[in-house]
Amino acid sequence: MPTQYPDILFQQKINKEIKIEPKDWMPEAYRKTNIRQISQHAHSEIVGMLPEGNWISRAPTLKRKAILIAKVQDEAGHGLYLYSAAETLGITRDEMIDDLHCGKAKYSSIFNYPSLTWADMGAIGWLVDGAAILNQVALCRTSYGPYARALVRICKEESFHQRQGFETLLVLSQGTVDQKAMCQDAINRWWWPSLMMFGPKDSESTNNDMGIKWKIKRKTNDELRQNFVDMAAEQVKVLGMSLPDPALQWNEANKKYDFGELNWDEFWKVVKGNGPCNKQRLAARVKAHEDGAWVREAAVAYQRKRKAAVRSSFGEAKEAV
Ligand code: FAQ
Repeated sequence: MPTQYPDILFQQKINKEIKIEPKDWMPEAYRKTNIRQISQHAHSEIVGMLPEGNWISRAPTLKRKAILIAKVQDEAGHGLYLYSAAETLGITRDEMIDDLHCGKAKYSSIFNYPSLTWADMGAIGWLVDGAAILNQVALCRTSYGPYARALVRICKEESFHQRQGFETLLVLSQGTVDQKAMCQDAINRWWWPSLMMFGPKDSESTNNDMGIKWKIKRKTNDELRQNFVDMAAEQVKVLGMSLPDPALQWNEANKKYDFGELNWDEFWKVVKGNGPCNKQRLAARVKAHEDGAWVREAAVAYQRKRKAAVRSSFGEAKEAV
């Protein structure tokens, strides 16, 4: 492998859809932007456990509780696959966690909104997981091998999450007047923040061009947002509910839905740490990490003991020979 692998050959490999693997040469900016995106994605999965974790003890039935526990556990698993994928690029788990806890690393804006009613569990599943999966299905073809492979499994689980969310809302939408109202209220509150998950408009996105060129991102923020609107605008009809956007309208010429402008001031406020729950979410993560210190210490002590036991039994075996 030449020490100065030309950028042009790297780009050719990307163009031919050959996956980039951990030991392959890569431009420093490619490595850094993958670390940024994968670690932020991992943080989103971990912080994303909080709004739903909030409802585990208040789920209306044992079945709903079991489903919610399984879903929240899945999100933890996604975070772990993604941290492992990012580690292959030369950053440690501790460094990533420190970056999250000191506010340097971002996580998805969506998880800074409160989950106020049981219907929010349905809206998160349908809209938040729905937005996540649209993005992640495209990312299964991302150019960095470990990230792409992690996403294949994540997508299988996310599609179950989305369907359980939709089914939760479907039951409410066929319930009492109060349940219908709760369903509509949850959709109203989660709709616009879900559209913000796709990031700023392409014209404002700092990472789009490089992401697309290196096939880290397979679709732009605006393309994915449009795909999501087109999907949700049809699915909401099955619920007999509406989306809170007076500008939402089918455009026959474009074969797409037109939709209203997002509140970008709100988006940037949340991204910069000043959303409704940013401080609460970060404080919960820091506390969980500190409370879990004894588990990490015990795991290290156990590993040390096991290694010592293997060494001594190896020594005994040699003596016997
Ligand atoms: N929130 O230049 P771009 C889930 C930042 S997983 C916060 O367009 P990029 C599962 C961006 O980082 C959800 N920050 O950025 C689940 C950048 O700042 P930086 C997470 C945002 O990377 C469901 C700056 O703005 N999914 O939900 C946001 O090209 C239910 C400029 O933006 C992923 O992470 C935002 N919404 O495109 C769990 C998927 N948007 O880093 C529990 C992978 C943008 O330069 C329950 N990531 N920013 O300082 C991606 O696809 C991309 O990173 C985008 C953003 C599309 C999110």
